[in-house]
Amino acid sequence: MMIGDYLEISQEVKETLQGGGPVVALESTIISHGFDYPENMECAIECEQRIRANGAIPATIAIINGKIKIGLSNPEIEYLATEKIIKCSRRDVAYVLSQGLSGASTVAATMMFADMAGIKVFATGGTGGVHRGAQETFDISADLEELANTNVAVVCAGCKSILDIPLTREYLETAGVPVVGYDTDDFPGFYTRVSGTKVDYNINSIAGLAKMVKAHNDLGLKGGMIIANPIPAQYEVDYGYITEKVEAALKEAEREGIYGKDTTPFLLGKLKSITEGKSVIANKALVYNNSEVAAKIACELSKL
Ligand code: PSU
Ligand code: MN
Repeated sequence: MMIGDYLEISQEVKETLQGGGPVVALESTIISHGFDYPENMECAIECEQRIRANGAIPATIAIINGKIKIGLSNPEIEYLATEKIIKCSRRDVAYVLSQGLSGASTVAATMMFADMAGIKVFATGGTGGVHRGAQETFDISADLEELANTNVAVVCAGCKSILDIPLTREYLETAGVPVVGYDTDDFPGFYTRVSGTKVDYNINSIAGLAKMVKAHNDLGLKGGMIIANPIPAQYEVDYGYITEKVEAALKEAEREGIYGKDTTPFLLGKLKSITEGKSVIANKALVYNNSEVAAKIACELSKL
């Protein structure tokens, strides 16, 4: 079998790609593990709508019954939003596909699949990164290795503040992954616009960002890039407040012995309850904002 035998690209996405039109990839772990039902469904549909409203075609990506699907129908999104689905990063892909199972793709797996389909721009909430205490636990998200190897531009609001942001930045630097701020000097802290850590470059226009993505692609550089887009100011959570809540969630994870792929979903769920849902409101707002910016970049890129 060839790669094409595993891939199923929706008609709309296929035609748009063939015509050189703008397509934005969306991940599905955020649906299965990032939010609860029905918020996960609502968020996935709203991301697609924001992408369309900005002139591009959304391609939500997942493995469904042993096929990599690029561009999902609403019933398929509903299925991911309501059933128990395997969180699928690079190391899970061959297992899930070969056994005819379904998997929700993380940033890493979504980048792999977008690249197979020829999609250059991807919107998400935040990427994985180096976890706090990684010096002991070795917990470093496979998202970072994927960014080092697979050429897709990932529009995100930084990496989640549950991570060690300075160490994540160091890792990205070693991996040769450019981190560009969209109109910001500071690497955003997901729920907050600033994290105290810097981006490599600040580009304040969509046209400028698209030109950088194009240069990266034209050179055939290995690896992707991060376009860091801060949460809109009106949805930002107070830095001191969220820092305190994150620390409480981390303590809880330690107490309960959570590790490995369960860590990120556990922390997001804990944060939801201890912030009385404030983290979820911010999370949705930043994902929508990233979807819009990614769509604009994809449109600009399709004209270059
Ligand atoms: N950001 C969110 N919600 C999420 C994730 C990121 O706002 O659910 C998911 C992404 O799919 C990301 C994954 O790739 O968490 C990282 O998990 P890990 O740290 O286990 O690699
Ligand atoms: Mn991990």
